[in-house]
Amino acid sequence: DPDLPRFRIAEVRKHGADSDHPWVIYGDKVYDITDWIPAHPGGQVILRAAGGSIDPYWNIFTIHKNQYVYDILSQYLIGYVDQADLVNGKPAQDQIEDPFENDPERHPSLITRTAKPRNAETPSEALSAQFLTPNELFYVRNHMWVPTIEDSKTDDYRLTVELLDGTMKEYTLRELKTRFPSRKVTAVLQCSGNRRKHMSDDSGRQTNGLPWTSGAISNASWEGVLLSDVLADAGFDLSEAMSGSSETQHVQFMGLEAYGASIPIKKAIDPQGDVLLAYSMNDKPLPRDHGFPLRAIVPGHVAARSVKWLNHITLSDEESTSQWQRKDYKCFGPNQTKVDWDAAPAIQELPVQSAITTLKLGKWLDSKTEPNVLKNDQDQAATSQNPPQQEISMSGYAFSGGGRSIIRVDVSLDGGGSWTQAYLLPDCVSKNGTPSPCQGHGAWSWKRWVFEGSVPLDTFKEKHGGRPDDPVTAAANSKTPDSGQKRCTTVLVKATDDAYNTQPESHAATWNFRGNLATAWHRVQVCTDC
Ligand code: MTE
Ligand code: MO
Repeated sequence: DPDLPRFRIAEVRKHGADSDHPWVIYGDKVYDITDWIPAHPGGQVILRAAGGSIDPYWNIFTIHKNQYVYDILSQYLIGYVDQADLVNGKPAQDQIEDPFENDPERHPSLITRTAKPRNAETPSEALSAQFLTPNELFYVRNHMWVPTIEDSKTDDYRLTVELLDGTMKEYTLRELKTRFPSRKVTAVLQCSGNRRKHMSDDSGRQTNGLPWTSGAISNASWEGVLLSDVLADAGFDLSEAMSGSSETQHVQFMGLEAYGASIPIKKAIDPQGDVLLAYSMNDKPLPRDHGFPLRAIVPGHVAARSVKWLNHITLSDEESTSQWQRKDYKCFGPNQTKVDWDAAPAIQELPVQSAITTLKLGKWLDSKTEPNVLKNDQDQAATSQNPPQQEISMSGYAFSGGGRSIIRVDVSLDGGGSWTQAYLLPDCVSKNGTPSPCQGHGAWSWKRWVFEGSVPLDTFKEKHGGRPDDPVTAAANSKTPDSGQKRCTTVLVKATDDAYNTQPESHAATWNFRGNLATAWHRVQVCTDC
């Protein structure tokens, strides 16, 4: 309607989140979204765009790029942006707010996969260097921007708990901290996309999603209050739920930027489940990237359920309706690319995972002067033909979901033909009067492992395929000139948990188009020019 008024962008800005009539710009059109807010499925988050252009937000929430949504918006059209503020029919780039402009500073050692939103993995050396990953090196997986909560407002930060019958109870962060006993739980968070790049490289098939190597996993000590304590206080009948007769089947978590996910009630009320509403990470306040001031921690489950910037909990008879619950984090067969999302369950407990995170080649050992012993496997030494041997040392992590502990890590130096065991570091044992850093009822932390051994010369075969761009492979081969003379072997690792679950041999066998749960044996090619 060309008769509608034209507004300068300065005028639109007056209709921000705090105004009685919030406006947004989409393209060159101006909308008054006052009446849409109560009906908007993502709730108040739409106000983030108020007073400015909604385009950058819809580039993040791509679900809006849909005729259905445009039709809704068109009802609220009130005018157009004044020509004086348009460049090529759109508001000038410098007039459009950057949704990420308030994101925090990040440690330069993190390996950035995308900057906006921030997705970055822990560098491989840092993965096994410490049992507890330092906060600033903990991997970051953000779907949107990082919400800003001023320090002075932290104590009054509100969490709403909504029961199945609609009853609501609000808690300030101060109340959570003072009214409930605090608990510490040491737990890994692992993204369902960890090692996705290995899946696509090894199988030769592309996947959707960020190309993580081995660093979308980290371990920390979390402190907070038990979710079950808060639910009980809000009026939820824990004993009815324990008896299995509650209509409440899921706990839905919602973050301030409208990320949402849910967990089954069974996990939430399990007295050994250790689900936390956490406000501290490694004895410091949660960093902004990791959910400041409050996040869910769901130990043993895929990290997608550990919702950050948590501000709303809804008890429900159904799962969260978010795309991160109903789509995205599910697996299908290697042949299935057009899928019925509802046919597969959402990923919750994680399967067994392991990776090599450091690898160093040492001296060549002359078989006449050095004892020909693989330190970790006497048997293999006995059958060896005594050729010269290349010393090798490796370290890494192993983890299983559901609180199942890792009982063994197997290493192969010859592409999987023979195996020997790595040494599991006793990180969860009390030492010289220092209590164990591991707290909680399950094996929620990773096991770090180390291996030292040597590879007989005749194990190195003609050069064959590998992943030269994998950081571990690259570091291992940095001293080897890229000449035709190279001979290589593949070293690999797999782990087994206490239910005797272990990892699949190939990524091809578990390939899925979203690239979730890439847990196949981690292979690293090692070459010699000898
Ligand atoms: N919570 C909110 N509010 N927003 C998010 O984007 N990402 C989820 C989960 N919780 C996410 C979230 C995913 S997919 C992962 S892997 C973990 O947070 C990452 O947690 P981290 O960034 O602290 O490592
Ligand atoms: Mo994730």
